[in-house]
Amino acid sequence: MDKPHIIHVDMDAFFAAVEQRNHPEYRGKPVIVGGKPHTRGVVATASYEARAYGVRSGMSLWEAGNLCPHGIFVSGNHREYAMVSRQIMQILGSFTPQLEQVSIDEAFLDVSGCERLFGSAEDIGWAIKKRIRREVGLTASVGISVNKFLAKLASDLEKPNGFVVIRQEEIRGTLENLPVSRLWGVGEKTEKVLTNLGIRTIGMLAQIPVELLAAHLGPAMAEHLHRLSLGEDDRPVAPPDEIKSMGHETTFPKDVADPEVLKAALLSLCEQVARRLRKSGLQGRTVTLKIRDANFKTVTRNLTLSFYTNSGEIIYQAGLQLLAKIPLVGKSYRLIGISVCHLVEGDFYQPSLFDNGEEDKRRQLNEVLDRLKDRFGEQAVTRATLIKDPFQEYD
Ligand code: TTP
Ligand code: MG
Repeated sequence: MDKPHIIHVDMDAFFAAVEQRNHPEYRGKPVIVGGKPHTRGVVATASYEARAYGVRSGMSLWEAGNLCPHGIFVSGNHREYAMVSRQIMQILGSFTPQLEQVSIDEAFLDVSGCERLFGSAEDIGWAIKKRIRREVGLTASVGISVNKFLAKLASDLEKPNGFVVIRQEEIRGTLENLPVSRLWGVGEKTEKVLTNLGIRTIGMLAQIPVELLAAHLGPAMAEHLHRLSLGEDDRPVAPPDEIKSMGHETTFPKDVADPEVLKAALLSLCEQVARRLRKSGLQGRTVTLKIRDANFKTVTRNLTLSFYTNSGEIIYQAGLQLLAKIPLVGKSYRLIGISVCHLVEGDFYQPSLFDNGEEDKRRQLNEVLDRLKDRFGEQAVTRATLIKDPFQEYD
């Protein structure tokens, strides 16, 4: 069973808390950062004392002035907030390099492998809170669980100054009665679609067949929500240099059992990735295939080439090798994706690959194809293998 190893840290009422730290006379009072009341503009954030009056981020200063006329309204000092943010991120980075900052006041840490140095994820979570309190003079909320979605949810459950761990066996119970709006990616529009279907809680959502959701939200969103409703999320904590990857994936409208269809979809994705690499002046070495079967089991396989490439053909050949390791017979798949990482800038010549002039021809062909697509759009030219549209038979 998966042990909680992902930590999400989110500062409480960040800008307002910095103001209260710097101005002791503001402490315990409603502080609203954004500007003077009853002026144009919006509230950046409000102290928890101001939230008691209903003041919220994004609300107009006009409305905030009405709700909380005795509040302390300040315009804020972004350079100061950025400095404090750097100080906090430095503390987090001292526990692990597996640190991904996601906004000015929040970050994920993957602490698997840190046990011998710092103890369990829970020990580390407490240590983080203590150090931020002592060294920065602010409170943070900490959430700990088995993946990013659950860790972020956890950090929000008992704000401010929260500390929540969601263990594997607690996932269902925790999600069951929460509103669907708690799910990452559910905005007002999606929430409305779900409400219209009578789905209000995450527990209810988890009971709905994904095909039914797909009919209303499209296959990719349906799948995303279905997985989240079960507490599943396979996004890795990605420090900045590992974020550098380029990929595409597709969710089929119906599960696909035919390997030829999978291969055709793969080729199309590889061509798209390669074209984006060329457009950005990048080449990559590591190719990752991701495939998800009808039971939502996701497998990723990767392969590192001995050279950098931006060729759809080569990425596709690598993708096929990876696909060959997956048992395709008698199974059906709902999603396939390909990505390339270990990216570098530049367009190196790859003479070692083809020494019979093929590489020159290939390069010229790619240049012509890119020019045509730039002028006439993505659909203008297609390789013969792609003409059999992998999605056609599902229309
Ligand atoms: P949040 O973490 O969303 O909010 P918060 O830290 O103020 O409060 P809490 O986490 O306890 O709920 O955002 C962090 C900072 O980003 C926030 O202090 C101010 C800024 N911000 C804006 O400027 N505009 C916004 O709409 C939001 C949501 C945040
Ligand atoms: Mg915050």
